[in-house]
Amino acid sequence: MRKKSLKTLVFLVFLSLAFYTVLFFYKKKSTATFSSKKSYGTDKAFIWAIKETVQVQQAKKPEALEASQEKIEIPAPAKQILERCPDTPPDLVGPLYVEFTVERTLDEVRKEMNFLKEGGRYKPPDCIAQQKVALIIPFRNRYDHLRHWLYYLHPILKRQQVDYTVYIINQDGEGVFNRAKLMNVGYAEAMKQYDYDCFVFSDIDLIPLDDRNLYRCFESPRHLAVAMDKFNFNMPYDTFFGGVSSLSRDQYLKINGFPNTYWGWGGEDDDIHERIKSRGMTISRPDLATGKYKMIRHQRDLHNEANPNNPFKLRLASLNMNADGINSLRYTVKAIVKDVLYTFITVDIEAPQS
Ligand code: UDH
Ligand code: MN
Repeated sequence: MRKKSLKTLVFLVFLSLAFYTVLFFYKKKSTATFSSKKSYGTDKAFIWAIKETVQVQQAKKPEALEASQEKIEIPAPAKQILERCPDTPPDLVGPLYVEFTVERTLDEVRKEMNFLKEGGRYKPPDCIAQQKVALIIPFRNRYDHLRHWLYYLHPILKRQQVDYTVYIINQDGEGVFNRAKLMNVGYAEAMKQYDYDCFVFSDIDLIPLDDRNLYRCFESPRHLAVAMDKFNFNMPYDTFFGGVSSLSRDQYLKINGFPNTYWGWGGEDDDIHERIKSRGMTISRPDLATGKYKMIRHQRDLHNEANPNNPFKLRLASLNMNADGINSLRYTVKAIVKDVLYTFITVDIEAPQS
């Protein structure tokens, strides 16, 4: 009898030892899943701890799933990486119909140009424009022409996929007009605003008759207005560089910009041509069919008489180039107004009174 009860006792001790051994290892494995060290005094607490572990793991599951879905979605934004715009813009239409008999208010023009950003800015949404272009317009008191120019040019520049801004450089006061100095001011002010690599200088009264005449820069300085209606759609003389031209920043700096000293009408465009020639550059041009322009007819403006001294200055063009240009430019900005159609900069250029 004693022997039997001893056997039972040994068996019970063995059983409880086995139970606690199993319990000990089970507990160790479960708590190891927690990174923070927690101690559980009772078995009840231990069971809660296991439940908590399972819940935390379950709660983590959707997170892990989300993370893996995010990884799959990564190529989606990569698809939106824009490519460089093509050499030939795809939406060009060629010859254009242009007339100046319709009266247009600035508000009507604004409503049509709903693709512009403040300052007269645009850049193509689907591709990276080949060049960043500042359009520089020398200006005073030509508001009729301004409306026509904006109405026609903005849609053309959009089709040409240019990243551009229109700068109207308005000469303040009644002094003698100076087209080339205003263009220098346009260059200097534009460069303060954006990293332009090309500058198109245009009269306010010239509208291209073909949108394949690209408003951008080329290997050499470019003359765009090669076939104006007022010259029977021809060049008035071989070295003509007036009306509309484009120079890259490098080309412009190579000639120290434009002369500041041509007051009144005439000669400054020929001076620029001389500068380009004397720096060993050639002139690039579109053909006569693509380079057609219509000029809004006008009389010569007040305070912009033909200056009889200008032809003499022209002989000294290459000599004066290093001292008269962007490096000697002096002016005072009076106001900068950013309209949706243009950036309008009024400037005092220290003009002599006529
Ligand atoms: N400009 C102004 N305001 C002025 C003078 C000139 O905005 O008071 C600007 C404007 O951008 C203009 C450019 O400077 O387009 C060149 O001036 P212009 O248009 O007077 O030059 P263009 O060679 O005129 O076209 C020559 C005089 C035409 C007289 C014809 C008489 N039948
Ligand atoms: Mn004109």
